[in-house]
Amino acid sequence: MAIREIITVPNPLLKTISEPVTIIDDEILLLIDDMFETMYAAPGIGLAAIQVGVPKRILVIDISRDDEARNPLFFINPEIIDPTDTLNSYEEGCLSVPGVWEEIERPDECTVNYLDKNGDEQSIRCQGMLATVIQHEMDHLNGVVFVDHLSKLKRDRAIKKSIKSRTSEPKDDK
Ligand code: GNR
Ligand code: NI
Repeated sequence: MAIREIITVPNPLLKTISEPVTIIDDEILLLIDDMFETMYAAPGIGLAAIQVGVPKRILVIDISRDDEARNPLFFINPEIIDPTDTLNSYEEGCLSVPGVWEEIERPDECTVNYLDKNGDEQSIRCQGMLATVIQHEMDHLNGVVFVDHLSKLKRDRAIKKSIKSRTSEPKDDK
């Protein structure tokens, strides 16, 4: 297992539309392991493969709290269906836009169809925080980052703020 480098805005790779996984082989399983290790180390509660530079439709998520047991979830070729009309607003952050937090509205509930590591089709209904994070991660697979939901003015400011927060921060050696 290895921690991989997380790419950040304005890296154009973040605009890539990721490709479906066709065969779940050892390379894919290693990538998923590395994505979990990278997400936990960051720390973050979700990660899309494109954030480590791999344009494949894979997500990992763990929304358990620090005082709870880990609950690693991963999704291969996820698809969101049946979003509710009711929206929910969460303050979102992104490992690819460090230093920026903004309220984003998204459907309150949705269903995710996906493949498990055996390639079998699975489906879960999500709500609350999980629904928000899954939709945030799905956006990454389609080349969208959360600040793309803001007005152009707010988005440009957010990206500038993120770049500035990184260059003015003392670098640690993690
Ligand atoms: O770690 C993360 N926290 C978070 C908080 C609110 C809404 C979405 C997220 S996802 C983010 C990790 C990340 O960038 N995933 O793509
Ligand atoms: Ni993100």
